[in-house]
Amino acid sequence: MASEVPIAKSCPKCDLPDPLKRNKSVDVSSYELPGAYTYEGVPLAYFTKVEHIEKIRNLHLREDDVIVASYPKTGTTLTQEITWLIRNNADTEAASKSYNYVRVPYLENCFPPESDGILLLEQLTPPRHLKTHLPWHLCPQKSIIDGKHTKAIYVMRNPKDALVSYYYFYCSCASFGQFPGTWSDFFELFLMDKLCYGNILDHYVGWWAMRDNPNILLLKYEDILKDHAGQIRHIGKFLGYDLSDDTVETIRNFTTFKKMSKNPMTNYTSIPEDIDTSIVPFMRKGQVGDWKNHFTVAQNELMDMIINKKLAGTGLTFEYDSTNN
Ligand code: PPS
Repeated sequence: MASEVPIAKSCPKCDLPDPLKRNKSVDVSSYELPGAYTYEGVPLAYFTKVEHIEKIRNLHLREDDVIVASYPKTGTTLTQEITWLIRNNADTEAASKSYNYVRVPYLENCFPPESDGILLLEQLTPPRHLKTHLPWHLCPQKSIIDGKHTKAIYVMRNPKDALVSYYYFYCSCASFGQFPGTWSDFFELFLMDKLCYGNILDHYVGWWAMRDNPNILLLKYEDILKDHAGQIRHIGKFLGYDLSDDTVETIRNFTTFKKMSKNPMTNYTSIPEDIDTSIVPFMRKGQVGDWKNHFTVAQNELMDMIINKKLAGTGLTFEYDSTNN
């Protein structure tokens, strides 16, 4: 773990080039996301229009629609790809010809207009999938818990690694203003509850409270990395599929970090105007435990206190270390 205020650097174990040699801080107190506003306590950015959120909340989804939900950087893309393949006969050929964000629209995204999540969803033929980073209270709850039974899969990741991943994404993503600061600046934004989609732990707790609903499956990124095939089977079972060993292996093999990071349909190299992967690759490391290369001792102590406080009494725990990387 870093012992002093860190200058963001790449992991010594990792062979990526050092993407960010930063030692200059930004003024975090006056820093705002482009077009930032707060909706029912949740900080959002310009790419989600206020009127869109109300539309989403009241959206009538189909019985056979599947929502992949998450706080950003917790394993969404991986879960999306696994889910789409399960429900499309493990058709890796089709998945190799279509961008993941076209097959699984980003619901609350409104820009550019042709990438409007609701519009893209309407253009899909069933079985339809959609992705959202919205907290539970802003989601189309009625479609999930009332008569229609749309299924939702919510994936979580240990919050320390998720924040580190989010920092690098903030730096590379134009929609997040290509954040110019250091890791410590970003951590300050977290402490000030200024990150887009709000506090990661509040987000988790909101969805965690729904875990006993039969239409909602909660997953952990670390479990997928530990037992990739087992978690594919687990998702399949939740969606009503009894997957053969061959199908599971096809999906596992297609969704490894190695494969997905090289696949232009999943690695987000296709939209450089929004995600500049030359600053930091979207598929950065795909590991458990990179937080140790970023958090200072003091940041880690503070983070542990926040985690303990926010998760007290919920029964929700995370793995912060892995031997499987
Ligand atoms: S987003 O923008 O919120 O949709 O991002 P999300 O997909 O949730 O998270 C990105 C992080 O997930 C890692 N990732 C993977 N890890 C292991 N295996 C596979 N196949 C995989 N695909 C994506 C990705 O590398 C990001 O994590 P970091 O720690 O930054 O590498």
